[in-house]
Amino acid sequence: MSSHDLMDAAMQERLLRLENQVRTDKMMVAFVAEFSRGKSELINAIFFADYGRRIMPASAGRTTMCPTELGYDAALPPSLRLLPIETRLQSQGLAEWRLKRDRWIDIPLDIGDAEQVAKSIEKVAQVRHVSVEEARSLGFWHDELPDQNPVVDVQGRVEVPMWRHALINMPHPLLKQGLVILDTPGLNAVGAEPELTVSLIPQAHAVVFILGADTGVTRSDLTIWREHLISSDAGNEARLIVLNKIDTLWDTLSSPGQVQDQLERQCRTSGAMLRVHPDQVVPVSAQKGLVAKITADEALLRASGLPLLEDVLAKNIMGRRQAILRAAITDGVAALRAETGRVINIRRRDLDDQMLELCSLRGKNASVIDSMRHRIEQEQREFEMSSAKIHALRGVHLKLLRDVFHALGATALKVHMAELAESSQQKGLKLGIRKQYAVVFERIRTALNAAQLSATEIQAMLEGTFRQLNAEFGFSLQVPAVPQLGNFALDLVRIEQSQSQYLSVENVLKLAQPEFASRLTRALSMRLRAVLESATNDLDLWSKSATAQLDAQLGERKRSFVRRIEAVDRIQQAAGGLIERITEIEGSEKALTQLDKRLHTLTAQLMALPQISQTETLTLLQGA
Ligand SMILES: Nc1nc2c(ncn2[C@@H]2O[C@H](COP(=O)(O)OP(=O)(O)O)[C@@H](O)[C@H]2O)c(=O)[nH]1
Ligand SMILES: [Mg+2]
Repeated sequence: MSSHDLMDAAMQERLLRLENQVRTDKMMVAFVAEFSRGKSELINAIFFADYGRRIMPASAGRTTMCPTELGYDAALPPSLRLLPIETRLQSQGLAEWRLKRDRWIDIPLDIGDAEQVAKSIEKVAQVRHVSVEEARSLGFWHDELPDQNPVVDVQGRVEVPMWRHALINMPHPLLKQGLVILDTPGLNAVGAEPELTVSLIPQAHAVVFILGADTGVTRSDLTIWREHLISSDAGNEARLIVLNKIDTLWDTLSSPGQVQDQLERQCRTSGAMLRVHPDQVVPVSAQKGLVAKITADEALLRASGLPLLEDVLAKNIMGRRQAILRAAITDGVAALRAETGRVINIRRRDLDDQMLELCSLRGKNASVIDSMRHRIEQEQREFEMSSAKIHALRGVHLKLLRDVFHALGATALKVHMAELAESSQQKGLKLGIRKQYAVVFERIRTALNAAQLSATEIQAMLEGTFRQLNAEFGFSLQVPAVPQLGNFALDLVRIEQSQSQYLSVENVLKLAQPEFASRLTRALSMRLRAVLESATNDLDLWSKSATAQLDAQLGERKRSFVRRIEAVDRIQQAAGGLIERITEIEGSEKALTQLDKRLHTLTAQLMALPQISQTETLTLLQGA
């Protein structure tokens, strides 16, 4: 497209975004549960059985002390990166720390060496012993919630995690495809990172919630589910309940039929308690699954239920994500084809006009040709004058748009959140804080609505201008459809929902501590910022593609004047010039038809990208 002068700035940006989306789009699956339900063991069984041993530390007691993300970024060597817990004393949220690579401890992983990998990853379980005072400022001690606080030892110290967050970069085939796994410590731990609740888990594309078959649905499982995972919309589809440790029911005194009955009953009651469809409850034994894979014991593997779980993960979760990406590509490429097709048509019409013009000169004398030249020059001057007017109009439209961007920008958000931020920093109970949150959401909703209205007005204005230009110059300008900001409003609803679910009575008590309240507010602000930024990006791209069209057609027209004058010049200078020029135009018409065909072939290829089949995803999952 570039070599045929068909690539404008907006198109280029759209393609870059699409490419970026395909390359970097991540699909996050969060493993959430009370501690010791077997999250880490399940990750071992699904992803790391090839190593022939446990890679994520999984044992009785609290092992995973910090949220751990497993993913792959080809730009970085395999490594474990750890963010020290002391960063909690500063106000930046996790998202900001991610950008500061030098603040993380970097441990290289030798992926060929299972021993080294497992030893390194054990660090996610490291702890420190600190004074109650220090634990309080790190967010692990809340005077208002005495029964949740950690145990104080004889020296008056308490145990806290050494790390705030861990990032594991490993070239596993599924991670290479963009899957990111989030392993979490028990969420109800007093010290749970607000960011986890406000940002990471609600943004996960799927959540695997794990129960123990030995315990059933306990009170604390229910609390976690209610505070973090219930979603009123269709999102519940992306929740998978795993009933783990089914091997604890394999009891030599019961017959296989009895065990099976008991299992089915447990799946049904768990599903009913959490209000999910029984199909979404999958019974497994992570531990036996891991052992079976390592020892290549087919019968045990089948009994562990692991293959079934992997099947559900591949089909429901990875499959859906793929469908979304595919749709994005099809839409983007279809838009590209339509817009480029429009430019090709303009060129074709322009060639037709020139052809008519030249044919009318056949056998005419010099003075007719001369007056044609004058006419073209006159047209050209008029056109130049109008294009100055067009630039002025564009100035108005850009100014309106800048106002919209400002209303959705960082400064405006800060203003919306000012009172909330201020009261977060105060000491003491904040029972009125829910109202303040509600106010913030209401203001942002209003801002988004106003942005939508302004965009619609700008569109109406552009349509008027384009209509006029189309009539005056025979352009074929068409204002692209105004972006619908409704999806962002939906995101807002989701964020508000997860926020208010989280602010159950106990968590509201934690807000008494200014550090905790500030961290929560800051995490919220980062998320809102991201939503508003995406809305701004969409509006920006929309406006760019409208102005790029205008630029393209103005440019084509300018070039066409030059070509027409050149042609007349040549005809005036040489007798054979006319025929030569007509032949040239015929050649250009053919080339244009070729170009159009090629555009169709290439875009068709992009739109019909081969599906990665579910069996293939499954093979990747099973590490074959
Ligand atoms: N019997 C049995 N024990 C399991 C199973 N999965 C995990 N465990 C054990 O449960 C304990 C906690 O597992 P872990 O993965 O660390 O739990 P997490 O805190 O949820 O990550 C460990 O001792 C595991 O070996 C299972 O399927 N069956
Ligand atoms: Mg764990």
